[in-house]
Amino acid sequence: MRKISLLLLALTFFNCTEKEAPKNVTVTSNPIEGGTVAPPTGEHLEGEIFSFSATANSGYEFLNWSGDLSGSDNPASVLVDADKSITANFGLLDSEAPSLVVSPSAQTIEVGGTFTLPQVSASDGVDGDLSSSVTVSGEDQVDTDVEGSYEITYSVTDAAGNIATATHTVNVIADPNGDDDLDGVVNINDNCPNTESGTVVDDSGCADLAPPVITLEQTELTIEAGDSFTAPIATASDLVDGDLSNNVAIRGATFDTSVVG
Ligand SMILES: [Ca+2]
Ligand SMILES: [Ca+2]
Ligand SMILES: [Ca+2]
Repeated sequence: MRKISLLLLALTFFNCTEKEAPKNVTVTSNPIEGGTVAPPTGEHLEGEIFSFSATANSGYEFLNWSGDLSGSDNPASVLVDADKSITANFGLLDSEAPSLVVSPSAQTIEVGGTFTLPQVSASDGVDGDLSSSVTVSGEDQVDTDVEGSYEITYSVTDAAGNIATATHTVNVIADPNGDDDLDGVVNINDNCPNTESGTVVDDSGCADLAPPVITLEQTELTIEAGDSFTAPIATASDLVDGDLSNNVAIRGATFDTSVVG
C-alpha cells in the first residue's frame, strides 16, 4: 500500500513538473538599433499565452514579426507550447526626399546645334542609389531648330513616396555673340536669356540679387573722453557694380566725446 502511494505521488509530481516545465522564449530586434520588444527574452510556463509588444526607436518604425510569430499586429500574442524564437522587424522611417543632382543646370546652344544631356544622379538616405529610377519629361519638347528656352524636368521617388525634382534648361539662341535680351551679357554667357529690360544683371546675365558687401576696418572704437573721434574706414564692393566705397553713407546716433558713454 505504501509503495503504491509513493508511486502515485511520484507520478503526480512528474506530471506536474512536465506540464509546467518552463520554455525558453527568445526575442530579437532586427536591426538591434531599430527598437525593443517587451517582455524580453526569458522563460515562460508552457501553456501560457503571452503578449509581446514592439516599440520602435526614434527614426524607425515597426514592420512585422518573424520566426515563431507572424503578421504585423502590435502587440501580438503567442501560445507558449514549446521553445519560441520571435523577431520584431523594424525599418528606417523615411521622410526625406532623395537628393537629385542635375549638372549642369542649363546649357546654351545655337540654332541647329545639338544639346548634350546633363549628368543626372539620385541617392537616398534609406534607398541608396536611385539614379536608374530617375524619370525625365520635356526632353522631346526641345526643338534645336527654334530659338527658345526649353525646360527638361527630372524626377525621382523613394520607396516611402518622397519625391525630388530638378530641371535642366536648354537655351537655343540665334547668335552666340548677340545679346537677345539686351542686358549686356552675350547670349552664349547668358544663363537667363529672357531678362526683363532694365534689370541689373550679374556676369551670368541673371538679375543681380546679391547686395553689396561693406567692410569696416574697426567695428568698435574706444576713445578717451575729450579726444576727437574719427570714423572707421569703410570699403564696399558689389559683384556687379564693383567698388562702391565712395557711396558708403554713415548713419548713427549723435554722441558727445566729452561725456563718458
Ligand atoms: Ca528618402
Ligand atoms: Ca543677354
Ligand atoms: Ca539675361
